[in-house]
This record gives sequence, C-alpha cells and structure tokens, in this order.
Amino acid sequence: MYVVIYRLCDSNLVQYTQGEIMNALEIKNKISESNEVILTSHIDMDLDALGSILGLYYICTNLGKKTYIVIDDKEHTIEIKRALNNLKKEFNITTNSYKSIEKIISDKSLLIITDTNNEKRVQNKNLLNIKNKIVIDHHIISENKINSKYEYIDENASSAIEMILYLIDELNIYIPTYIATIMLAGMYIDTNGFLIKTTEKTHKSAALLYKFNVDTIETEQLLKQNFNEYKRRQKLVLKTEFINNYAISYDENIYIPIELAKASDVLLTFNDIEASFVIAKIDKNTIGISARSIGNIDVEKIMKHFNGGGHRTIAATQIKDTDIEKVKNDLIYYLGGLE
Ligand SMILES: [Mn+2]
Repeated sequence: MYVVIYRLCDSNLVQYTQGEIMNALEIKNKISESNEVILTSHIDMDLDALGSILGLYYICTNLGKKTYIVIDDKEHTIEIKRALNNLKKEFNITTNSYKSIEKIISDKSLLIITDTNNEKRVQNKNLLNIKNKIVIDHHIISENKINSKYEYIDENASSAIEMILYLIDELNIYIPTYIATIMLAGMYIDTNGFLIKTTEKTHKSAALLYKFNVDTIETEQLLKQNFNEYKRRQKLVLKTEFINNYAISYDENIYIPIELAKASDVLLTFNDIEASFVIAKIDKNTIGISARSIGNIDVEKIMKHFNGGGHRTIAATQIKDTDIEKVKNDLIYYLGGLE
C-alpha cells in the first residue's frame, strides 16, 4: 500500500501579488526620498492602529529615516497604555503630540496614516496639511476619504497589520519580539480571534510574527478585557429577541460604537443565528445599529436600506432623531420582507 505524503513548502503557500510587491517597492522609495517620516493612525487608538504604526516604524528606521509617531488621544485603553509604557521602557520608543513636531514639518516630510482612510478620524487634522501622504488601510472607502498622493487600500485584508506585514516580509525587515507581540494581539482583535475576514494570507502574515518569537503570554495580557466593559456588553446581549435566524438586541442607554460591534459579534455565536443586530444610542440624538452575518445573509444590503454601509458580514449605520422602538420595528419589518 502506498501512502502519499504532501509536504507544504513555502512556494505552496499563497504568494504576494504583483500589486503588493509594487506597493512595497513604491512605499520604500517614498520613505527613502523623504527627510523624515511621521506616522499616525485614527483617533481612539486600538491595537491594530498601534501595531501597524510600529511595523512601519521599523521599516522606516531600517531605511535610516528619523521617524516620529504622532498620537494626540487624550485617553488610552488599558492595553494601549500598557503597550506604550513598555515601548518607552524597553525600546525608548516615544510618541509625540502634533504640537511638538509641528516645527520640523517641511515639503520633504512624509506622513503615513494607517488603519483609516477617513480624514475625520485622523489623530490630528493639522497633519493632513503635510504635502506627501500615504494611506495604508483595510476599511471600505470613506465618504471623507483622505486626499493622498499614494494609497494602499485593501478591503479584503483582515487588518492594517496584515498589510504592513506584506511590506515587512517583502522588504526583509527585522522586528523585535515585543513589536511582533503587539502586532499579533492587533490581528487577533481585528479578526475576532482569526475568524472574521481571515484568509490564508492572514495566517501567512501571522506566521511571520512567530518567526520573530512572539511572546504569547504578553499577547494574552494585551487581550485581557475590562470587567465593567464586559458587564455593559452582557447587558446588551441579555436584551436580545430571537426572530427566525436573527438576533436583535436593543437598549435605550448610550454606548460607544465599539460596544455595539462587540455585542453583535457575541450574538453571532449562538445556535442557528445567521445574522445579528445591536441597536442602541451612541449619543443623545443618534442611534447606531451594528450588524453581523456568518455569510449567508448580506448585512451590507440591510444596513444600506438604513443609509449605512460595510461588508457582507460586517456592517453598520447611524440614524439621527428617531427612537429605538421605531428603529427596531422598522428593522424587523424589513427583515420580514426578506423572508
Ligand atoms: Mn483595523
């Protein structure tokens, strides 16, 4: 009897496309041509924003560039605080306010923005006056898209970190263990534990991080959650109505949008649920809906009906001057029409 053993060698893994290789070279050239590089991301930094900035930081410093990280958030989440403290202590990597670097900006400065393409979400709007800009992002194109000379936007990438890892791999850049650790935690968050938007390429990028010896205990530390936030989310989850294969939760209290998103992720994990919707106030006059689907139901189409957008499996909308009860009933009515 013959047994055939297949062995995966590197060439059997997914290869980078010509476009991705071109992006790596183009971005490398733009960095090389600049006097200094300023890195930033979106407001309310998360680990994908920070991890993608840090990956770029090592690309730029490897190319011999003075590199600044601009963060103007007044407050940080626990994991971002922890990561920033360790970066300062162990690597002497510090962040700057826009004000503190304003004077060094010239026509030869290069700004790289990661994890957003929305000009309203950038850490400091004054940065957008920098002439040379590159946007690297994995979100759908925003209505308020940043006007930049060069953009590398891939809506199919799981995270900004995944995209930066194509560059790191292609340009053969070394990153320290702690940076790889933050990057793995960032990918974990954006993919909900390598489930959502995860492809062979996502795993290939993550595998590269293990080559830099990620510290899995520290990854776990960075991913720990806050008990009070957990309790708030459970409150939303407990108010769920199950209608056919839909889970619909709603609450009159004010939440931040990420809380709605996390609650709708949770709702999707229950038996028979094909799509989940979380409806709650995100400020006094605005109601948010966060929608998720495992793939058979197109929640982008449903959210579009409510003037929102997104992807087939992840979508959202915001509705002004109405009430929760009405939004919930409108949604149930619309879903009924889909049956
Ligand atoms: Mn992201």
